[in-house]
Amino acid sequence: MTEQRKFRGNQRRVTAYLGLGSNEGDRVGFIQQAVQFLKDYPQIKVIECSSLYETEPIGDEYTDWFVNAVLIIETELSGEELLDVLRDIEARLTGMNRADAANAPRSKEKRGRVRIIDLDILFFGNEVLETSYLHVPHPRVHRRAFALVPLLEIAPDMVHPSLNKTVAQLHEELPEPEQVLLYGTRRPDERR
Ligand code: PH2
Ligand code: MG
Ligand code: MG
Repeated sequence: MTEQRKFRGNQRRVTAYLGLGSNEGDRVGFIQQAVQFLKDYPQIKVIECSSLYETEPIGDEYTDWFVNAVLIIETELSGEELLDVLRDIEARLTGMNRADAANAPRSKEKRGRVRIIDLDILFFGNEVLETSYLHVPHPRVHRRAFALVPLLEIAPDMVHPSLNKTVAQLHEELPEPEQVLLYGTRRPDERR
């Protein structure tokens, strides 16, 4: 889609950073589908994708490893509108893939919570947004290696607007980072 068709040109345009995650079924495929949905979305321009990473689950309710990535986008949407778009893409992708994921072979051991796709706003320009349902920057972004390592790859100098530290500094200061492994040669924006 051309620049003209993405943007009206007279609106404020914000650079936002999105976290993508999946820990169920075809994790890489679900992240790639989400990137394609975002690329196809009229008011969103995907600027850059990090590599894919396989990451140790954080939180007691999760037992299965995630695949995570981070995207840089430009948008004329507000933070609230962007959140609505992400929720909509999550619902569509989850609906499309629920049957496949349910039929996937799984071990007998008790499994924790699974997510087909999770799309989070990590940063929205340098704005600090607090409403009952929107918290930007993401309240845990500075504590999670699964977000900071992909950010380190594509935006090491991005400054966290309320902590006033760069992504590189925040990554350096992580006390006990969970495991984050580069996921081979596959890309979030690879076409199949
Ligand atoms: N997301 C969570 C909870 N825990 N752990 C990893 N490694 N990656 C995630 O994306 C993740 C998580 C809730 O959104
Ligand atoms: Mg989420
Ligand atoms: Mg999340």
